[in-house]
Amino acid sequence: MSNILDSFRLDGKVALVTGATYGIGFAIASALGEAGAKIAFNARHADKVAAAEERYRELGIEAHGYVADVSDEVAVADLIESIQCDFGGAPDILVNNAGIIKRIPMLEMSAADFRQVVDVDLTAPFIVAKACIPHMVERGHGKIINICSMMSELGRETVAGYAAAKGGLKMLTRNICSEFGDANIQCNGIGPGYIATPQTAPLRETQPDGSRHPFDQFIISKTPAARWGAPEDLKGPAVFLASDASNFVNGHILYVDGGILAYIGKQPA
Ligand code: NAP
Ligand code: GCO
Repeated sequence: MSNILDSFRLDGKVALVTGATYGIGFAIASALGEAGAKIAFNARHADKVAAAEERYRELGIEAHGYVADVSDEVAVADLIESIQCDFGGAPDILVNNAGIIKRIPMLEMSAADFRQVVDVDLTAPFIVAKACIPHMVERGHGKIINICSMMSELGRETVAGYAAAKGGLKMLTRNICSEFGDANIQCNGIGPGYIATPQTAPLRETQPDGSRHPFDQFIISKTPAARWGAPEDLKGPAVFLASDASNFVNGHILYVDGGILAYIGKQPA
């Protein structure tokens, strides 16, 4: 008799997690590996890819890293071909995690800066998904998880490009769901709250007087859990959306935010 926990296992599956040399991508790739998947990952810097491979190995996770810029369509085509050669097949699971942010007031942001953020955070997930979907259709199943954001729902000063991209990524998620649901491909999003990674380190820097960064205090007041998230908080949701346990979940953005989106915020003391 099968056990419900078996439906969360990923044995025999190949997972590609983009931008998984550290941060959220590394945590998600580790979780999928712990659930049994073979891990392919990429990033732009060879030294960080090599270092990450060693860290995965130390965790007992079979992971092979590739140097590839997700915004480069030719590099992505080569990446998928390399995965097919190295793993014996294209990814069953794709996590579009790689992303950047530029925090610049809109009137000071160049169109080039705006385009670069949209290129990596929105166009690249389209490129990578487009490279993976034909193989998933042929195989009769596939899982795509797009890493969205609080900024898929909310705006704030200085993140115009990022919010536009992450809002678009929410709708790309729903469109892939719509176009490929009948091919047994489930495409969902994870919307992390504020997570302590290198990307948010500037928002958490201790001030010269030893006080916490004002934004750090702001996020604590806006989060019912009264803490920043850790990359590890995303591991369970990622395994769920990558597994058979979520085969009838499609087009959904799962916010892993400690309750930020539900909460008006704590009254200042
Ligand atoms: P991070 O610490 O900056 O890590 C980003 C990862 O992506 C690194 O591995 C980086 O490696 C890689 N990367 C960046 N640009 C790339 C490109 N063009 N091609 C391939 N790899 C690339 O970011 P994070 O905080 O872990 O965030 C990961 C994802 O979650 C992003 O999509 C981010 O927008 C999203 N997110 C983050 C938070 C948060 O609070 N941290 C919250 C919500 C959503 P290289 O630079 O070496 O390429
Ligand atoms: C910012 C932060 C956020 C987080 C995340 C929140 O400057 O507001 O970087 O954008 O990265 O996307 O969900």
